[in-house]
Amino acid sequence: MSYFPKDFLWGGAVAANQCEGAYQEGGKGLSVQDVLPQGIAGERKGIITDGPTKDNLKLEGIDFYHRYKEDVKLFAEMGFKVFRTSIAWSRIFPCGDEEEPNEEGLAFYDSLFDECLKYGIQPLVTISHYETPLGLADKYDGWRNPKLIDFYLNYCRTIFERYKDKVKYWLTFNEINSLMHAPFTSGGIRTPLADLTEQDLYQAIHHELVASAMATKLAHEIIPDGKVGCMILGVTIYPLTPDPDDVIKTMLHDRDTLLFADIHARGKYPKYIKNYFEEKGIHIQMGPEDEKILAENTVDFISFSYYSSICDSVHPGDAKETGGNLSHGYVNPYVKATEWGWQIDPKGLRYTLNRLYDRYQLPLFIVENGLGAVDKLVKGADGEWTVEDDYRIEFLNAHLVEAEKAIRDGVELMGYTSWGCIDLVSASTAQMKKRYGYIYVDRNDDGTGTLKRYRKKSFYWYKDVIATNGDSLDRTE
Ligand code: BGP
Repeated sequence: MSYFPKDFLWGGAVAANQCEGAYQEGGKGLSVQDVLPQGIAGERKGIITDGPTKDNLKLEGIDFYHRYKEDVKLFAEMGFKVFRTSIAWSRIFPCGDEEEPNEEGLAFYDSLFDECLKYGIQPLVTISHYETPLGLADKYDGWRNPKLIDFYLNYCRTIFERYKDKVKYWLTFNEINSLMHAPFTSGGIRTPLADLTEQDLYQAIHHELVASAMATKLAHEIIPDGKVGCMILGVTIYPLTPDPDDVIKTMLHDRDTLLFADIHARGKYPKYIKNYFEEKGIHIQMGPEDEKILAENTVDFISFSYYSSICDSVHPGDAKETGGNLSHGYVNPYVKATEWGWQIDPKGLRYTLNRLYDRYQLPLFIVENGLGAVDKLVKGADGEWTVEDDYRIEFLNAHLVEAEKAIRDGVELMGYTSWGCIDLVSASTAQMKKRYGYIYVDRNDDGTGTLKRYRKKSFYWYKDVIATNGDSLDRTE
């Protein structure tokens, strides 16, 4: 018997820049992604191109811009209740600082959302998912500049007013904590990470936090029945040993993540960070109303991504280093890892859900989770091309079983959107071959492929999970 609530929001997630392509169509301006051919890993090595280059797979993505009707139909076939995507900011405001929006961009999302609603699929929209307009990066150094707050709010007002009857679930910034590690990808900050001080980073973050709170206010005014969440990169950390020093190090490391949920949920900077600022001589420039804005506009729910966990220690010895997209720690000898070295830890999801719920008592939403793996297209028994992705089914099943246990523990969980429900270009390495989808897309790292879609074995598995509201999950350990 399943413990998932009746109205549980089952679905999948993508981001505009990783699937839409059509980077120059419909009046779209460039975004930071159009100059990041090697993704976050490339940003770390300083690979940011002067303009779009042919090797950048995101320029064409999986051509979702032209094929969304076919794709949404496939999501509907799986029974999705919700579809998480982002709006490409530079489709609506091509340079980012215009006063008037680009009608063609707005019309595209009108028809995408209509297509979802036609099948009873609720859109869940990330307002900013690693795709700051390049104009804002070039002209203002991205979120380092407080002017970004006004540009973002103009964008928010435009999309809230336009889609108020179509979109009820909103996320303000994807993985807001990522700005500390990948400032160009996450916040359009042109100054390289090495040249940014902690003061600069926390100041940029402050601008985003205020913008997030103001967007929450605006959404509540324009869409009274809407719900706004923050979105946190859910780094789960264990002490490598029971040494109290490892436990304390882990607790402190944990705050790098929790800080962002703390401010969104409690409406103020916690004392631990104020003490840290004092110790480091960091002074955040605040507007006269900033504290009030944060206090009065906390989020309705907390959403997060969960892929893996890491360990931390003061004496790692010969423990190997590991991490996910933006996390860094040590290998846990009790868990396995993916082909990309991300540790597979379903029980860590139960732990994370409980930890967040105990701390905030707010509804939670898992908006990213999944296995990035190399898939092989084969002829199935029925003669149709497919992928026998039992490894993905095993991964997702195990995580959902643990999510269900968290619900039994008392956690209020609104929904689950697995990442990359259709294969797309990866964020960290900009590869196609790191696939997450229930739907295979014929596109290769060298840019070849027909872009044709194929249902994987996991497609049918997920369809069953949704149809039975989780009853069909395999709960044998
Ligand atoms: C998160 C991002 C996503 C996504 C995912 C998987 O950090 O929010 O955009 O891509 O990670 O990472 P990757 O694509 O690098 O495998």
